[in-house]
Amino acid sequence: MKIYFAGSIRGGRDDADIYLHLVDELAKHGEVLTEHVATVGEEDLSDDDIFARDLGWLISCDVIVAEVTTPSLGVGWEIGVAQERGVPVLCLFRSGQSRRLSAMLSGNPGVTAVGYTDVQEAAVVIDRFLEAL
Ligand code: 6IA
Repeated sequence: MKIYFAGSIRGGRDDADIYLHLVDELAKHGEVLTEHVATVGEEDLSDDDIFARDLGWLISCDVIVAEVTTPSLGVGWEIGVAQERGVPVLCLFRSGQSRRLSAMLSGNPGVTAVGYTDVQEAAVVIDRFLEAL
Protein backbone atom coordinates (compact mmCIF):
# COMPACT_ATOMS: atom_id res chain seq x y z
CA MET A 1 0.00 0.00 0.00
CA LYS A 2 1.31 3.44 -0.96
CA ILE A 3 0.48 5.87 1.82
CA TYR A 4 0.64 9.65 1.42
CA PHE A 5 1.10 11.28 4.80
CA ALA A 6 0.21 14.97 4.90
CA GLY A 7 1.09 17.37 7.68
CA SER A 8 1.80 21.04 8.05
CA ILE A 9 5.18 22.37 6.91
CA ARG A 10 4.94 26.09 6.26
CA GLY A 11 1.65 26.19 8.15
CA GLY A 12 3.72 25.60 11.32
CA ARG A 13 5.80 22.77 12.80
CA ASP A 14 4.30 22.61 16.30
CA ASP A 15 3.13 19.02 15.75
CA ALA A 16 6.27 17.67 14.06
CA ASP A 17 6.96 15.20 16.91
CA ILE A 18 3.48 13.76 16.53
CA TYR A 19 4.00 13.39 12.77
CA LEU A 20 7.03 11.18 13.50
CA HIS A 21 4.92 8.80 15.57
CA LEU A 22 2.17 8.71 12.96
CA VAL A 23 4.63 7.96 10.16
CA ASP A 24 6.08 5.08 12.23
CA GLU A 25 2.61 3.64 12.62
CA LEU A 26 1.78 4.10 8.93
CA ALA A 27 5.02 2.38 7.92
CA LYS A 28 3.70 -0.85 9.50
CA HIS A 29 1.04 -0.92 6.77
CA GLY A 30 2.96 0.00 3.65
CA GLU A 31 5.27 2.47 1.97
CA VAL A 32 5.01 6.01 3.31
CA LEU A 33 5.76 8.18 0.27
CA THR A 34 6.15 11.39 2.24
CA GLU A 35 8.25 10.55 5.31
CA HIS A 36 9.96 13.92 4.91
CA VAL A 37 6.83 15.68 6.19
CA ALA A 38 7.79 14.37 9.64
CA THR A 39 11.53 14.85 9.39
CA VAL A 40 11.76 17.86 7.13
CA GLY A 41 15.08 19.67 6.97
CA GLU A 42 16.41 21.93 4.26
CA GLU A 43 15.97 20.30 0.88
CA ASP A 44 17.80 21.32 -2.22
CA LEU A 45 14.61 21.54 -4.24
CA SER A 46 12.75 24.53 -5.63
CA ASP A 47 9.11 25.04 -4.77
CA ASP A 48 8.26 24.06 -8.38
CA ASP A 49 10.12 20.75 -7.93
CA ILE A 50 8.52 20.08 -4.54
CA PHE A 51 5.08 20.66 -6.03
CA ALA A 52 5.74 18.39 -9.04
CA ARG A 53 7.20 15.62 -6.87
CA ASP A 54 4.44 15.69 -4.29
CA LEU A 55 1.69 15.84 -6.94
CA GLY A 56 3.22 12.78 -8.60
CA TRP A 57 3.02 10.88 -5.32
CA LEU A 58 -0.46 12.20 -4.63
CA ILE A 59 -1.84 10.85 -7.89
CA SER A 60 -0.19 7.45 -7.37
CA CYS A 61 -1.06 6.81 -3.72
CA ASP A 62 -3.65 4.34 -2.42
CA VAL A 63 -4.63 6.36 0.63
CA ILE A 64 -3.95 9.73 2.20
CA VAL A 65 -3.65 10.16 5.95
CA ALA A 66 -3.48 13.78 7.09
CA GLU A 67 -2.77 15.24 10.51
CA VAL A 68 -4.88 18.39 10.37
CA THR A 69 -4.60 19.91 13.85
CA THR A 70 -2.21 22.62 12.63
CA PRO A 71 -4.01 24.30 9.72
CA SER A 72 -2.03 24.16 6.48
CA LEU A 73 -2.96 25.41 3.01
CA GLY A 74 -0.86 22.67 1.44
CA VAL A 75 -2.53 19.88 3.44
CA GLY A 76 -6.00 21.22 2.63
CA TRP A 77 -5.12 21.34 -1.05
CA GLU A 78 -3.72 17.78 -0.97
CA ILE A 79 -6.88 16.47 0.70
CA GLY A 80 -9.03 18.14 -1.97
CA VAL A 81 -6.99 16.64 -4.81
CA ALA A 82 -7.07 13.18 -3.24
CA GLN A 83 -10.81 13.36 -2.69
CA GLU A 84 -11.41 14.38 -6.32
CA ARG A 85 -9.49 11.27 -7.40
CA GLY A 86 -11.52 8.98 -5.17
CA VAL A 87 -8.56 8.23 -2.87
CA PRO A 88 -9.66 7.31 0.68
CA VAL A 89 -8.91 10.18 3.08
CA LEU A 90 -8.32 9.86 6.82
CA CYS A 91 -7.93 13.11 8.75
CA LEU A 92 -6.62 12.98 12.32
CA PHE A 93 -7.39 15.93 14.56
CA ARG A 94 -6.35 16.34 18.19
CA SER A 95 -9.49 16.96 20.16
CA GLY A 96 -9.53 19.21 23.19
CA GLN A 97 -7.61 21.98 21.41
CA SER A 98 -8.98 25.50 21.25
CA ARG A 99 -9.16 25.27 17.45
CA ARG A 100 -12.07 23.65 15.68
CA LEU A 101 -11.60 21.60 12.56
CA SER A 102 -12.70 23.21 9.29
CA ALA A 103 -16.27 22.33 8.36
CA MET A 104 -14.90 21.49 4.88
CA LEU A 105 -13.40 18.42 6.56
CA SER A 106 -15.62 17.72 9.55
CA GLY A 107 -18.77 18.15 7.44
CA ASN A 108 -17.38 16.38 4.38
CA PRO A 109 -19.03 13.01 3.70
CA GLY A 110 -16.07 11.97 1.53
CA VAL A 111 -13.55 12.38 4.34
CA THR A 112 -13.14 10.32 7.50
CA ALA A 113 -12.25 12.84 10.20
CA VAL A 114 -11.42 11.38 13.59
CA GLY A 115 -10.46 13.15 16.81
CA TYR A 116 -7.74 11.71 19.02
CA THR A 117 -6.05 12.66 22.27
CA ASP A 118 -2.65 10.96 22.06
CA VAL A 119 -0.50 9.03 19.61
CA GLN A 120 -1.57 5.66 21.03
CA GLU A 121 -5.17 6.49 20.23
CA ALA A 122 -4.19 7.79 16.78
CA ALA A 123 -2.38 4.50 16.11
CA VAL A 124 -5.55 2.53 16.82
CA VAL A 125 -7.52 4.79 14.45
CA ILE A 126 -4.88 4.36 11.72
CA ASP A 127 -4.79 0.58 12.10
CA ARG A 128 -8.58 0.25 11.91
CA PHE A 129 -8.87 2.58 8.90
CA LEU A 130 -6.11 0.95 6.84
CA GLU A 131 -7.13 -2.60 7.69
CA ALA A 132 -10.67 -1.85 6.48
CA LEU A 133 -9.54 -0.66 3.01
O1 6IA B 1 1.37 24.63 3.21
P1 6IA B 1 2.29 23.64 3.90
O2 6IA B 1 3.74 23.91 3.65
O3 6IA B 1 2.01 23.51 5.37
O4 6IA B 1 1.95 22.24 3.19
C1 6IA B 1 2.40 21.02 3.72
C2 6IA B 1 2.03 19.90 2.78
O5 6IA B 1 2.46 20.19 1.45
C3 6IA B 1 2.69 18.58 3.20
O6 6IA B 1 1.69 17.60 3.43
C4 6IA B 1 3.60 18.19 2.03
O7 6IA B 1 3.14 17.02 1.39
C5 6IA B 1 3.51 19.35 1.06
N1 6IA B 1 4.71 20.19 1.09
C6 6IA B 1 4.72 21.53 1.25
N2 6IA B 1 6.00 21.99 1.28
C7 6IA B 1 6.77 20.93 1.15
C8 6IA B 1 8.16 20.76 1.17
N3 6IA B 1 8.93 21.83 1.34
N4 6IA B 1 8.68 19.54 1.03
C9 6IA B 1 7.84 18.50 0.87
N5 6IA B 1 6.50 18.58 0.87
C10 6IA B 1 5.97 19.78 1.01
C11 6IA B 1 10.28 21.76 1.71
C12 6IA B 1 10.33 22.38 3.05
C13 6IA B 1 11.65 22.94 3.44
C14 6IA B 1 11.55 23.42 4.88
C15 6IA B 1 12.78 22.06 3.20
